[in-house]
Amino acid sequence: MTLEDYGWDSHFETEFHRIKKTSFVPARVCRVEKDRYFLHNGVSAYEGVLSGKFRSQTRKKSDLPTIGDWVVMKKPSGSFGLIEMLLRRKNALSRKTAGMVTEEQLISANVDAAMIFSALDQDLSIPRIERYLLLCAQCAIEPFCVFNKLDLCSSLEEALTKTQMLRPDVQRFFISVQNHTGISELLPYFGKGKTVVLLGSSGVGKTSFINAIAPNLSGKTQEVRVTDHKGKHTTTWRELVLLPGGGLLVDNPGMREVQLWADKDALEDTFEDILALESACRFRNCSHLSEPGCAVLRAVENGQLREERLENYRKLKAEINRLTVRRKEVGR
Ligand SMILES: Nc1nc2c(ncn2[C@@H]2O[C@H](COP(=O)(O)OP(=O)(O)OP(=O)(O)O)[C@@H](O)[C@H]2O)c(=O)[nH]1
Ligand SMILES: [Mg+2]
Ligand SMILES: [Zn+2]
Repeated sequence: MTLEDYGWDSHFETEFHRIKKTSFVPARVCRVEKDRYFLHNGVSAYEGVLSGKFRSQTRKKSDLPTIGDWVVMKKPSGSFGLIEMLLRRKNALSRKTAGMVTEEQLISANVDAAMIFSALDQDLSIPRIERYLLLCAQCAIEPFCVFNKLDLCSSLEEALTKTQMLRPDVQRFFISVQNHTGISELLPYFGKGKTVVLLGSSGVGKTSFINAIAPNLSGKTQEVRVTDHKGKHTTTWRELVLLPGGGLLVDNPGMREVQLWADKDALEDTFEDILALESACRFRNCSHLSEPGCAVLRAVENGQLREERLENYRKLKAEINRLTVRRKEVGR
């Protein structure tokens, strides 16, 4: 196994060479437990803590290493390492911390693709998926939508109907982990050194999927699951795992709230169709509520745009506007 198996590439090579210290070695963060970092460099596993200098230079939580980060430590003696710095991230997938605090919460760093999991049961929510799409757009990560539990639909047609509200250009896969259908089509996305993050609510089948594609890991993923009050297993922490066939995967605990940490550009990327319509509205800052000459409302009327999508767009736009104001206030 090599650094490349863990996702090392020319970006990190360049960043590492800038440091010009031969006594330093890089490793990737696979798991974080409070202030303990579990690291791997392709050859050995290490446990690291932050050096005093690193800690004193940290201004905000998002400056701390997270899952998927590459850190640099002094050549460790044994399995313990002192983390001296963080290599500049290629990207970071984040959301806003739950609650009232205006703070970025990192989900994973240095990600190549995100698989947004949903279950094809009555809980399926397209607006929630659109939130995840926005988070992906914010850090320019390619999103895939995976609809699991196809076995709960009477036909593929029913599944397609349930998801037709989703923007047509988003790649979608219909699978059943239980029946092992559709899974092989996802495997090509787990290439050597590529990091894929699994997102989605609790109970949609993310961990079951990992256990299906990498049964040898199941002991490991079981270990991180506990039984919740409903007698179900649920993932309680994030971990980056190396798949036996190559590729890296980050399982996530299901998110109850997907609060946005995004800006106007990510919104415009996610709702390109509405943006294109907007340019034809009579008024420049049309709110698409009741203005005359509104091209967006006209599109809803003639069935070109779904009303639910417009509603969600309005809601997310307002949320981003509020976030932008708050971020200016608190300087983040
Ligand atoms: N019917 C059906 N059930 C499934 C399928 N895939 C997973 N399940 C079940 O759904 C439940 C939740 O699956 P998990 O894999 O734990 O879900 P998760 O997304 O990891 O949930 P969290 O860890 O809480 O975020 C389990 O009881 C699984 O057996 C499927 O394809 N069809
Ligand atoms: Mg899980
Ligand atoms: Zn309008």
